[in-house]
This record gives sequence, C-alpha cells and structure tokens, in this order.
Amino acid sequence: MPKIVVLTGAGISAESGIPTFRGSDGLWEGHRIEEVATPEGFRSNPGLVLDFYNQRRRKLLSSDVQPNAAHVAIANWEASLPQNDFLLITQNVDDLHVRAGSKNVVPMHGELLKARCLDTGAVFPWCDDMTLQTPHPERADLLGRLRPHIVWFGEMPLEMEQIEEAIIDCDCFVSIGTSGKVYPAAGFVQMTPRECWRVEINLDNADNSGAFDDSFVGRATEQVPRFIDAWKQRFGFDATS
Ligand code: BJW
Repeated sequence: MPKIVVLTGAGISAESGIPTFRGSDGLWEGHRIEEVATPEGFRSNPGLVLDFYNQRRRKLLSSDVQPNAAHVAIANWEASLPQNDFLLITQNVDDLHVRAGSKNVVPMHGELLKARCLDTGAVFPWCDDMTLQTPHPERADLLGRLRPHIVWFGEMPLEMEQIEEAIIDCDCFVSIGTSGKVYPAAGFVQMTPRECWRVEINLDNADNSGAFDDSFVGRATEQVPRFIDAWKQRFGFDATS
C-alpha cells in the first residue's frame, strides 16, 4: 500500500470561514506579522497578542466554523487505509481536521485550543480567553504565565523528526491550500523521494509550484475529492478489496 503524506495550510480552512494569512494588504486581520506572530512581538506587547489569539479562539469555537468537505474527504480517505500508511501534517492551528475525524495528524505550528506555560513548557487544553492575569491550571505561583501553544516565526516547528521520517519515505505527497512561503513546510516537497507523486491543490500557483508533478487548481472542497479519486485510479485502490 502506498505511503501518503498530506500537508495542509490555511486554504483548506478558508471555506470553513477562517481567513487565510496572506491577504493582499499583507496584514493578518489588521496586524503586522511581527506584532502578533513572533516571540519579540509577544514580549513587547503581550496583552495585544493574547487578545489577537482570544479573538481567533472565540471564532474557532463559534458554531459558524465547521469542518468542510475537504477536511471530511481527507478523514474518510485515511479511514480507508492501513493505519501506518498515512500522515497528515497541518500548518493550521485550528482543530478542523480532528473534528472531521482525521486520526494521524501532526499540527506542526501548534494548536489554538492549547496553552503553554512560559516557565515549565507544560501544555494544557484551553478554550477560554487568556489574559496577563490568567491563573496557571496547576501552579498558583505562576500567575499570568501562559501563552498560546502556537509556533511563531523564529521558533522550531513541532514534531520535525516524525515529519521528516514520513516525507523521505512517501509514495505520494499532496500539499493543499498553502502559499509555499513559510519554511520549513515550503521545503517539504523537495525532501520527497524521486519516484514520489507530488501533487499541489490550490486556488492559484504557490511559490513552490514548480516542485510538484501535478496541480489540481480550484477550491479545496471540490479539488480534494477529485484528487482522491485520481489517486485511487493511479494506485488501483479499491476500498472493498
Ligand atoms: C485555497 C483556498 C481554497 C485560499 N482552496 N486553496 C528566509 C528564507 C527561508 C526561511 C526563513 C527566512 N527568514 C526566516 C525564515 C524562517 C521562517 C520563514 O519561513 N519565514 C518566511 C516568511 C520567509 N520560518 C520560521 O521561522 C519557522 N521556524 C523555523 O524555520 O525554525 C527553524 C528551523 C530550522 C531547521 C528546521 C526546521 C526549522 C516557524 C514558522 C512559524 C509559522 N507560524 C505561522 C503563524 C502561526 C500563528 C498564527 O496562526 O497566528 O503559521 S505563520 C502563518 O503562515 C501560519 C501558517 O501556518 C503559515 C503558512 O501559511 P499558509 O497556510 O501557507 O497560508 P497563506 O495564507 O500564506 O496561503 C493560503 C493559500 O491557500 C494560498 O496559496 C491560497 O491561494 C490558498 N487558498 N483559499 C484551496 N478555498
């Protein structure tokens, strides 16, 4: 059975109502990247950064945001395959893949619904707003010492060893809804074996499009199911066999 690695970015959640990062104005919901997505930005204005993530967390938890047909198609695809043959790497900090039923998911840029202690590094599930006065779940002496469990620029993405092991050994690498501007994720396609089938799914060309063998151009909700059908044909896969 072929080994599959799927990489997703903000474009897969766009049709669930979560805005992508790189709009034409270069701002993320009105903020410069350095303000809200770097350790330096957090140190210089922690209240603003916590509030930025509070707003995104509230939106993610609202009933308006639900997994879409692309998230569901990927989860169903995984469920039809042997357990160890599929890895989903997501750059997204939302939990929509898990809500759709995906199991083997690595959220390499962290998770919006988790908090991390600045002092101990411990990570906790987190659905509430976070402030400069938020009590630590376990340590009364550590008041206001939590940050969102998010990988900011200049920080090391999570689970890189597991990710690299899967990529260098995969038969199919599919990159969905990512601009190919942020490393190391943008360089994963270059690490795939020579005989691997490299596929890009995007509304538009990404910065690293030249490294892919095939492109499915259009909205993820339409193109992901179309691509999975193509994969089944290519590898002679029959769910009943
Ligand atoms: C659709 C669609 C639809 C829309 N259907 N498609 C110079 C050169 C190279 C690297 C560097 C450099 N200077 C600094 C670096 C490193 C830096 C980096 O890459 N910077 C670049 C900006 C140049 N990277 C880092 O610092 C990373 N850490 C690191 O490198 O550590 C060292 C290391 C060394 C060795 C090995 C490994 C590591 C950390 C990066 C952290 C990124 N964090 C963020 C923010 C999280 C906080 C938050 O969520 O608020 O993660 S940045 C932001 O970008 C977020 C995303 O996960 C990430 C990627 O964005 P994505 O998903 O591609 O979104 P968009 O908006 O850019 O694109 C959406 C795409 O979807 C578009 O293409 C649309 O067309 C498409 N689309 N609707 C299909 N319906």
